Amino acid sequence: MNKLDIKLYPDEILRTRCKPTEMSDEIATLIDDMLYTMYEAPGIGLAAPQVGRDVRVIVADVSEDKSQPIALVNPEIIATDGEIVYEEGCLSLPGIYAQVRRPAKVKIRGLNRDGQPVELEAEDLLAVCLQHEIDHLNGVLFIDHLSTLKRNRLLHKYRKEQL
Ligand code: GNR
Ligand code: NI
Repeated sequence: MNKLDIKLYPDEILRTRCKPTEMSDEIATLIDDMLYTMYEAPGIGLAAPQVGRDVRVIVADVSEDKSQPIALVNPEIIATDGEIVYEEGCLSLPGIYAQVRRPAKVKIRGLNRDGQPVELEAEDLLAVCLQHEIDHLNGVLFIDHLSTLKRNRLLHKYRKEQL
């Protein structure tokens, strides 16, 4: 297992639209390294662009005891329902947090680590986390869901703290 470096905002890879990928040994290794990196961070999710790779790969584990790793390749949200407001943070924007409103339930289709097609229904924290990770694959950060005023306030605080 390799611990990968996490890219920080404003690294341009965080604004890149990532490419669909086929499953391969290389992608399986990337998944393993991303899970290890996520647990070490620690975080509840991680997307490939956060470790410098522009491919559509995400991992997550929202369980208490870190026993339920999820990995998805080319994930797509195929249905949503409800609404939830949750305080989000991001390993690529350390130190800033904000309330974000999103659908509370999502149905997601993708490939698992074995390259098999899977469908997954998620709600609450897992739904929030998977949407946050899929946003990363499209170059979208949680601050993009805020008003311009709130986003600018947070970015000002972030720039001050990063120096
Ligand atoms: O570790 C993380 N915690 C978190 C909390 C609320 C909503 C989303 C997240 S994901 C984040 C890790 C991360 O930056 N993933 O991209
Ligand atoms: Ni993030």
